[in-house]
Amino acid sequence: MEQSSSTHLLIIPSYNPGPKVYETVTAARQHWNPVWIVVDGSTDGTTMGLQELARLDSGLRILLLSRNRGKGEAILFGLEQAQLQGYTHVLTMDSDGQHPAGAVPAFMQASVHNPDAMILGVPIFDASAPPLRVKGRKISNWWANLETLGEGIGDSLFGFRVYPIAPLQRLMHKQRWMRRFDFDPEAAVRMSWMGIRIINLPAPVRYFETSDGGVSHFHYLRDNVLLTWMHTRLFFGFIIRLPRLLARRIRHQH
Ligand SMILES: Nc1nc2c(ncn2[C@@H]2O[C@H](COP(=O)(O)OP(=O)(O)OP(=O)(O)O)[C@@H](O)[C@H]2O)c(=O)[nH]1
Ligand SMILES: [Mg+2]
Repeated sequence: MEQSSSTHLLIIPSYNPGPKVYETVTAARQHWNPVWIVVDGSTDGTTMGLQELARLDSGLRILLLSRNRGKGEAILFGLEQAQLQGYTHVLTMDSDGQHPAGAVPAFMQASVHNPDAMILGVPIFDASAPPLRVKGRKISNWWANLETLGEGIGDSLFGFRVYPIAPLQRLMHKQRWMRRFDFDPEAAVRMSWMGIRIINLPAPVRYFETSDGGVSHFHYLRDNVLLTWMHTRLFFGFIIRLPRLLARRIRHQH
């Protein structure tokens, strides 16, 4: 049974996800109301299909960006609209069917009970996960934990999360980063710097074969360069904040 909320919204950024997006959205709607899709300049024909779904479903809304702007920017666009309509928290979920729609209510509940915190999904991989991707994220996680002085980011890259909208929007308006695939790790690190508490919750993740509708827009070289540059600037941000982070750590220990 779907659960409804006037404070907690589910946002799905979507860029050329292929037909898998229809299953994803249908599953999301089975568990939550409302669900918004931000279509980020898709050219794969899914825009019309999604609009058709939304026409028959008042719990589903499609926001359209006419050209591709990147995952982070699509989420920011959704956040701005959400805040205008009085929502306080968003759960972000991928459009490609990899994230578990069944876990949405539990993540939302955790956020309702801890509105000051961000709820970070920690992926549980099965045999379908490519070993290179599983190993690769350990590097990003190692950096993220250094940059936050071990504040407890369970996984830096996983996009299945609940954020309080106001601090995330403020953070994104203050700088021009976090607009593409650097969104998820940089949001976790910078929100932690802002003092947003971290709650980690496990969530199963699936990888689909191309023949089964699996689509990825992660380009190994391009996006690893993007993430390396991101951790470089976060590392310098960490050095500058080190005295403050240490003071906070000592305060918490007493
Ligand atoms: N809005 C927007 N979303 C994007 C863009 N690229 C990817 N996405 C979405 O971001 C989510 C994650 O993208 P993926 O390409 O699956 O990246 P990933 O899940 O980190 O990588 P894999 O582990 O290979 O699947 C999906 O919902 C995509 O539709 C983009 O340029 N704009
Ligand atoms: Mg994916």
